[in-house]
Amino acid sequence: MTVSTKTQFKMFLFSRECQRTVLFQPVVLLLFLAPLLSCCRAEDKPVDCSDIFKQNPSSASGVYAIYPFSEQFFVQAYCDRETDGGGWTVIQRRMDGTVNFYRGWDQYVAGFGDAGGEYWLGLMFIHKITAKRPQELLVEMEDFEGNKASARYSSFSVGGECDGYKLTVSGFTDGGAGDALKVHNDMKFTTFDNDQDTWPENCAKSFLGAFWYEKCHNANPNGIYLWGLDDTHYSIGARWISWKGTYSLKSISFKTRPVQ
Ligand SMILES: [Ca+2]
Repeated sequence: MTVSTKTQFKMFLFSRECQRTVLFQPVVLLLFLAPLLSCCRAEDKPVDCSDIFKQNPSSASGVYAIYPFSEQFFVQAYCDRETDGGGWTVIQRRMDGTVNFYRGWDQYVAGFGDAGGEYWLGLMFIHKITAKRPQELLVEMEDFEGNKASARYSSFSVGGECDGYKLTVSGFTDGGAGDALKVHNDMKFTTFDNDQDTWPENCAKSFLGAFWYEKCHNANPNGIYLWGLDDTHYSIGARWISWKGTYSLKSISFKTRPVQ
């Protein structure tokens, strides 16, 4: 999605106060009605990466446009065709520290970064993808010594903006990383400028990330990109504590696909 389209999209649809009035603006109504009026084309647009590979089975892994909302708005996502049969939409990826993940609410809602590298897809898109079809979640990670591990969840969804983009995740299967998301289940999303965690202070501010913090975390994948074991400042790294404790990971990615 281009910057201008994103901005326009945010302006019309996503006031974070979930204002009633925004829904009744004529231009917004037209936006919602457009897919119905144009008739019969919505199915042509891929909602997520699983649709990309369904429509074009010979497609390789890479960056594709997906349309979680409607055929009018797309967002670029990295689509994984290889892992366990493929069809995964990558919703979060750290790999080299080139993108700053310490950002505010609006950017976590709309998404940021480069789908070909490090990026966050955007809560509004993640919500739509998980609302359309039951999803599973795969979290893959690697340390700087080349060791890899994963955690898998058979059920994954993210609520809407009025629900604080609450995480619902269950059905853990261990791929060596342990279940660091357990305490984050049922939590709303918190950024440094929107505290929705259950801690008296703001977890995002204290641990320099943004996540479905409780009070505060067993996973901080959007924390500061460090290079391995660096605990100079307490618990601010990109971590998955049930695998590597205080170690800050070389790479971590969250990917989702419809339950098969
Ligand atoms: Ca708090």
